[in-house]
Amino acid sequence: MKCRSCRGKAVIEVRRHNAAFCAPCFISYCNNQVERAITEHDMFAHHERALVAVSGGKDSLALWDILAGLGYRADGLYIGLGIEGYSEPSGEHARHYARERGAHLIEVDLPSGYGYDVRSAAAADHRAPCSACGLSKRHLFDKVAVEGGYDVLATGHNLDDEAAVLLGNVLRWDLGYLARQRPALPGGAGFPRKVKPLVRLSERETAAYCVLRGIDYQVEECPMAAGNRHLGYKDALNSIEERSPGTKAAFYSGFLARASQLVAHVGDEERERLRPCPGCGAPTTSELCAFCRLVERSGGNVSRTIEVKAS
Ligand code: Q46
Ligand code: ZN
Repeated sequence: MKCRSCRGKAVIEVRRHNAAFCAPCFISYCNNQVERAITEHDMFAHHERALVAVSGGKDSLALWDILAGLGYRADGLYIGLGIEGYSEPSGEHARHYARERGAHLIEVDLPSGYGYDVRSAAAADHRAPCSACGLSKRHLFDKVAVEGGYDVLATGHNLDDEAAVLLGNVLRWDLGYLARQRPALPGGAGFPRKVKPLVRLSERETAAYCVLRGIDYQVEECPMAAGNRHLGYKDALNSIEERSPGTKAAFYSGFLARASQLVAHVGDEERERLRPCPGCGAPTTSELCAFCRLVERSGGNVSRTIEVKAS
C-alpha cells in the first residue's frame, strides 16, 4: 500500500476516499479536512477565540491539537461529570495534554460546583443518564463560552457521530432536531456560536491521528453509554459502510447540501420566545430552564457565577 500523496509506505487506509497515507501525509490530510470544514461552513477566523469542549477522549483532543497546529486561538473546557471510574481518568488525560502542550484548560466540576453528578441527576429527574449528562454539558458549555467572551464553542463531533444522529433524527422525522443539525450554528440570545470542525473525519481517523501524534487519550468508553440508542445507529451505519464505503459521508453531506435548508426555519418561533431563566440567566422558553429544574430535583445548587479551575 502506497501513500497517495508521497508514494511512500502507507500506514493507514481511508476507504471512502479510496486512498492510503503515510504518517506525515495522514496528519496533513486531517489538518486539511478540518481547515476545509471550517472554511466551507464559515465557522471562525484565525483572530477569533475558540473554546474547545474537551472530554479527554480521542475526538476532542485531536480537535484541540489540530486547531492549535493550524494556528487558531483555542482554549479547552473540561467538565467533571462525577462518573465513577470514568471522569477522573478522563480529566487526567485532558490535564495531561494541556500541561504537555502548554495549552489553557478551564475546568468545571459538577459534584463540587453544583452539588450533583450525572447518575444522581438521572435518577432524580427520571431521565436516562445520557440525557441528564447532555443537558448539563450543553448548559455549561454555553455558559462558560458566553461568560468567558469566546467567539465560538467547538465540539469534537465527528462524521460517525453526525451520521448516527442524522439517522436517528430521520428515523423519527424529528424536524426540530434536523433543523439544528448543522456543523455551524450562529450564536445570539445568550448562546455562543457552535461549530463541529471534525465533521469531515471519521472516528477511526481521529483515533489514528492521536496515536500518530503521540496524544494519550481516554480509550475506555463511558460506562453509561451501554445500550445508548446512538450506538445502535452507529453499528447499523458501520455495517452499511463496510459493504459500500463512502455511504456514511454521502448520507451526511447529502443532507447538508440538499435537505438541511428545507427544514432550517423549523423552531424559529420557539427561538423567538426565548427569555433569560430567572434561576441562572440562560435562555429558555419555560418558567425555569431545564438545567435549573434538573439541579433542583437532584438536590444541587445553581450558582449564577461558575466556579472554574483554570490551568
Ligand atoms: S459522557 Fe455523558 Fe456520554 Fe457518558 S453519560 Fe452518556 S452522554 S455516554 S458523550
Ligand atoms: Zn436556569
